[in-house]
Amino acid sequence: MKKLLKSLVTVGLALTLLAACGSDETGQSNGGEGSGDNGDGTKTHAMIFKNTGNPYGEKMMEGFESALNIEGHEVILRSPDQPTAEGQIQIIEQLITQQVDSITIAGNDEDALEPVLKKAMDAGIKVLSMDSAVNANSRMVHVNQANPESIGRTLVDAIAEMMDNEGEFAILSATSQAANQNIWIEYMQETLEEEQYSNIDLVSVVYGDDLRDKSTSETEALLLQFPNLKGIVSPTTVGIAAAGKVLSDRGLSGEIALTGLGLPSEMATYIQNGVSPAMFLWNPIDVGYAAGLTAKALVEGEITGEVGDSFDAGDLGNLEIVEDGEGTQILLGDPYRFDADNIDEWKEVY
Ligand code: RAM
Repeated sequence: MKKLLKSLVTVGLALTLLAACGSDETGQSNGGEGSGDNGDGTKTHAMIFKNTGNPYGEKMMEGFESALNIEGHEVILRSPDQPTAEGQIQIIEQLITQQVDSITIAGNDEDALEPVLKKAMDAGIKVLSMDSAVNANSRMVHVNQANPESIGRTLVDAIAEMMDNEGEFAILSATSQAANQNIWIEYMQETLEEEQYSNIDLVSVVYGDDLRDKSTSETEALLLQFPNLKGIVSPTTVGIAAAGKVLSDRGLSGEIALTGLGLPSEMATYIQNGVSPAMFLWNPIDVGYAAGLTAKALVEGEITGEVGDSFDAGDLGNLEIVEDGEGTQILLGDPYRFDADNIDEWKEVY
């Protein structure tokens, strides 16, 4: 009996350790045990990004951590190796077992996470999405980096100008299930319907899955398939950097224009060499920071996620919850433009 008990305890310990360590993206988990309230009232906030190895995700984690770097709060940072719903579901199951107080997620699928996120909410965990929304049933609020319609329009306006308003262009996206890229692409397509863009042809939408190698091979395939291509729009930081490298390596600056959403630190070279005359983004550190404070406000009962709720977000001002289709959201600023005039100053920041 004693022997059996001993091995059960050992297995239990091993499982706890496994759940606590997991595949932490950055090794920055400072909330290892992750019990809801470690007996001393400490609150544990988990953030899950789409996948490991994406510097944009790491910037958001940086902001999330700094928002919660206060007494009585701990942070767990997790990401699956691949940008799939399955990988995120496994992590969420572990976090439910760990009884964390909040889960903030950049969803890999709008609907597929609903059962597990509902299970988390039923267990009393506050759930919010950021960056890439999960559906309204799966969250209490979404922290949205910028107005999706304005992102779609901005990208179409930019590529149209770069292509002198005529010719073929393609979109290099992240995964085909990514809610954020999909809604931006929808708004791009809607904008392209306008008369002024009738000479611009969107010939293909391809998916690099936010993986560097796949984004590179998808770019190369586009060049082969569309010899008259004049532009590429990549609404993902991983995609645009991969496309920037392909176009630079092939000396295509001035022939095929590249724009989209990129990190200044990764895109400075391709802006300076003319491959990408301009691109856009918001501050991912601020998005993570806003999400961290939202998680805290939900856990402390300061907000419930209803329209009209608001709270003080320090340097980001007062954040207010507004409508978003069937759900609610916090809407941060508009995308910011980076070009040869300002890239030097921003490439050090994010
Ligand atoms: C990638 C990710 C992220 C997106 C940015 C613009 O890093 O897909 O979700 O917001 O690009």
